[in-house]
Amino acid sequence: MRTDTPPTIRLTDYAPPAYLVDAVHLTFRLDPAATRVAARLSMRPNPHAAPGQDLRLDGEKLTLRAAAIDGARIELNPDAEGLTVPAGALPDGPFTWEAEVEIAPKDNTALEGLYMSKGMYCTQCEAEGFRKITFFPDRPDVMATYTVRIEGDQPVLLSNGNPTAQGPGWAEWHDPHPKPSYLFALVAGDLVSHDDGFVTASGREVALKIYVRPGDQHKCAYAMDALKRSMRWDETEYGREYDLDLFMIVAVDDFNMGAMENKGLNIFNSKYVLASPETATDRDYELIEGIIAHEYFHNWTGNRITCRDWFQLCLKEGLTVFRDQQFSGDQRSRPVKRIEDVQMLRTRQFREDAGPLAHPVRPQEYIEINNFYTATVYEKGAEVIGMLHRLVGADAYRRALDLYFERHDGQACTIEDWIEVFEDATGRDLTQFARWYSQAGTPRLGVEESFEGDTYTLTLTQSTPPTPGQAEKRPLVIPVAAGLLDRQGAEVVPTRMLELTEARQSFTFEGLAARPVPSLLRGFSAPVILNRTADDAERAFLLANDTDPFNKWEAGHALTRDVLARMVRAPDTPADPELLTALVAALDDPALDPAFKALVLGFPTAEDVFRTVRQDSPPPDPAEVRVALIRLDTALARLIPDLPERIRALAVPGRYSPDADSAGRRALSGRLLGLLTRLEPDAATARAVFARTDNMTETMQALGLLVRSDNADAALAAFHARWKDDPLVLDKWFSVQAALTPPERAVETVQALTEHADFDWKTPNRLRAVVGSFAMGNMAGFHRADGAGYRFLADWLIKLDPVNPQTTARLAGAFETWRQFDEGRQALILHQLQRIADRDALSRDTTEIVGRILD
Ligand code: 0A1
Ligand code: ZN
Repeated sequence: MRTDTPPTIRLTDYAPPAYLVDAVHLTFRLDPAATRVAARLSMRPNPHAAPGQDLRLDGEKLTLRAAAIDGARIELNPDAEGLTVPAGALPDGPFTWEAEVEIAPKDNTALEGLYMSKGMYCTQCEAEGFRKITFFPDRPDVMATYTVRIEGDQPVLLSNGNPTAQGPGWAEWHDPHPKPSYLFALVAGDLVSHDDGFVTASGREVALKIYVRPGDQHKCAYAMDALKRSMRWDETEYGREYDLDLFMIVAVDDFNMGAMENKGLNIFNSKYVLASPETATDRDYELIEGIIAHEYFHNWTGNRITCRDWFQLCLKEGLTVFRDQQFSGDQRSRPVKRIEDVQMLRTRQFREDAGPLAHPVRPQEYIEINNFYTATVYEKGAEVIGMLHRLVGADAYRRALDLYFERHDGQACTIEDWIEVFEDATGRDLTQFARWYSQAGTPRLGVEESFEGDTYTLTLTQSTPPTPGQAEKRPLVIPVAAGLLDRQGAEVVPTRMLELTEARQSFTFEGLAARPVPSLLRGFSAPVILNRTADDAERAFLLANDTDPFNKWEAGHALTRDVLARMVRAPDTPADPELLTALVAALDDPALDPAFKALVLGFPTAEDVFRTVRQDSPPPDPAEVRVALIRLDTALARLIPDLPERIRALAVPGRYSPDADSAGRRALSGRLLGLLTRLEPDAATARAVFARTDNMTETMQALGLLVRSDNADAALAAFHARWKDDPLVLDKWFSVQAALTPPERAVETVQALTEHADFDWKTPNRLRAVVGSFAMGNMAGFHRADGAGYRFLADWLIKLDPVNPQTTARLAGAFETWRQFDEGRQALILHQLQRIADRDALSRDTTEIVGRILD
């Protein structure tokens, strides 16, 4: 059992840095086992900090070869986390710090700092990876210009900013924009580039380059197109131009996260860059577009204006997610994008907010900052900005952002700075609104109604359940977009923004001829749970009549979820005929587009149904939830006439294109194919689609259905034979089996997959394809009653932790819902969590996550 508890870092302990760095000069002599890094830092005491302090530099896993101050050698003994230069050894004013260190990129399996991926050197410095490259005050409020020289025999040698000189075996770069160390990047390898250009609104020419491994050049066109659209969009919507002569993206196969916004040199998980019709699904294209935009938008919201400290992470992430969501909504169907974003928020963030890992959008404390790149910081952080946008309106929002860029360009800021900008731009007092940043948990919204004379009164209540460390909750400012319909389905009161600020508050609507039907929280105007006990008939009515597309979908979704919950509670309950009729009517509605229909017909996740049942009944067996989903699916399939013809009619003619309309048609035809497969014991149609299609979207739809229905042996073998040399496609082969193999055999299947010759567990994408897809995507398989699924996950977490703590801690989050389950399962999970916690030398990352889950 480990005894040393890692220290807790608190926001209230923030102190400005004792010393600032104005300029950084780095020279890298690359070698897999012994890279030399020489650093020369121009430093000075911080005028805003207490004078005469020791100089503390962060540094981990560095072998110090030599150090000097103002050219004079100094002997220092680093500890495990860095080194201290006593104040007495420093001059009063500015000075130069020099150090030469040695590091071993080939042994860096944690993928933080300088590491190697398939023979190429690359870096990941957010949040605290720079300290694994050289000794440095590795905190975001220390901003400096960087000049970098790289010596190595790789054909391509890259760093941030603009290239200044190069020769055989070396290259020099200079980044004129002061930046925090977490935005530093270096790449060296045998790479080729896909090139293009962009002329900014003010006429500046920017060279664009996407670097990939030889052979992948033909998979860059979509990412490049998305980049150019993002650059233009940021100019037209936010008035933000790019600020260097060159913008580079590099695709790497080994990466802990999605991508990284290093200044001028974004580094991407190759999964979010490379795409061709044969290898990428519609969903992949959509993600590439969104993530390219996200990283590009960070250039202003994150890089030019950065975070003072890591507690302010949502300042850049919440805002940048909000911006990428706006962008994708503009490029595609806005309602469809909104529904997808809310689905994701509910599955990931509501789940987090309801369990032991709940934390505010701006956390107050952490042990390992890498554990706070969460759905709460990102997705709820974006929702908070969406609410601000709704409350102040689009024009005031734009004014506030202009002020933000004008006032804070080049600074490291806080949430207080952000709020103040909105207060100054709009004259509003946002003190209460700011609670969204400090209060964790998902608020519950209650609804009471009355109708007298011609007046309809809506009384809204709000409450937030306690979360770890926060027993008491205070009322928030909640924008509730509401509209009213009459009984014939006509909209009698168009959308109005109700501002709920009290625990209980009434709103009146006058001049109504009859009691209306309310449509509340339109567009999902706030990240809350609406507890409205609507009956099935009202939900079916809103599904048929609501003018707000989000709420139209929401009505159908809630109805389906409630019917499923009833079917789980009482297994003899037949599939509700009213629901089925309403779904078929939506399918036949000529006013709705296929992408939207696919969402209406897409059932809630097993976890969603499980949670609904759990609200007022004992925890169900996940296997029974799955049975109910299959029963409802089958009943719906029986009721839709002509499934094969409908599928045929949705076929998109001509060459594959990832555009939103074509993708929507494929999404709906995939859903209908899923229904049809329920009626075909041998999955004949899915088999035929698999054999005939030339795009990866339909291939994966069909393969998933074959796996789900136990008909996949031949298809899996054919798929493997065709794609075994393409790592991203092979990930899909692993993932579809882990997620969709029926629960009885799922553990055995994932076990076998981890013994497969192609299972390279040190590559996070491959590991996540099996272990992550199983634990997060195969609910009934993972929660098998004998605990074999839990043991499988724990075994992998134990094995991975010494190799890659960050990815281990992330996967451990699969256990965060453990208290929702029956006592037997809780005991089994508890046993596995304790087994992990008891390991010697468990990483700080995993210690923190497992500790909080157990608390
Ligand atoms: N800032 C990146 C995400 C990112 C965060 C942490 C990382 O390593 C710990 C890597 C990437 C983004 O928001 O895209
Ligand atoms: Zn980001």
